[in-house]
Amino acid sequence: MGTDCLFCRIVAGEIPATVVRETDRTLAFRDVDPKAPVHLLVIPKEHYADVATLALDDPGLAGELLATAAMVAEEEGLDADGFRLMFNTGAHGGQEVFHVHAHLLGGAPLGPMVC
Ligand code: D5M
Repeated sequence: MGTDCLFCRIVAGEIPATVVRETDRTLAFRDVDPKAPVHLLVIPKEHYADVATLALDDPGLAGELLATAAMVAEEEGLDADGFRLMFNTGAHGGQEVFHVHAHLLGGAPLGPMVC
């Protein structure tokens, strides 16, 4: 995808991000507009538009993404009290950046999902 994609540019190091974990195929960094005391984004380095495309095209990488999210949740101390892991998908899902990303939210009670 490259230059048109914000998160591809973060992967390429062209845009700064506060990276908390990097693996061969995934990256986790702090959301620039946090909605919870801990708000991280976990992405595959390879460009997939959304979680449905990723899961169908490369389920192994989707699993790696979840594993990175679980490791980061533990490192951030979220595993004891729990956290929310979610993928906004498409226009109706509220997705604004079309490079698949898991939102990892926690650090306080988040309450019920509100739509
Ligand atoms: O969420 C897109 C998320 O991406 C939103 O929570 C803000 C975040 N964002 C946007 N630009 C940046 C940069 N440069 N660094 C970190 N986080 C960023 P969506 O699910 O697509 O609505």
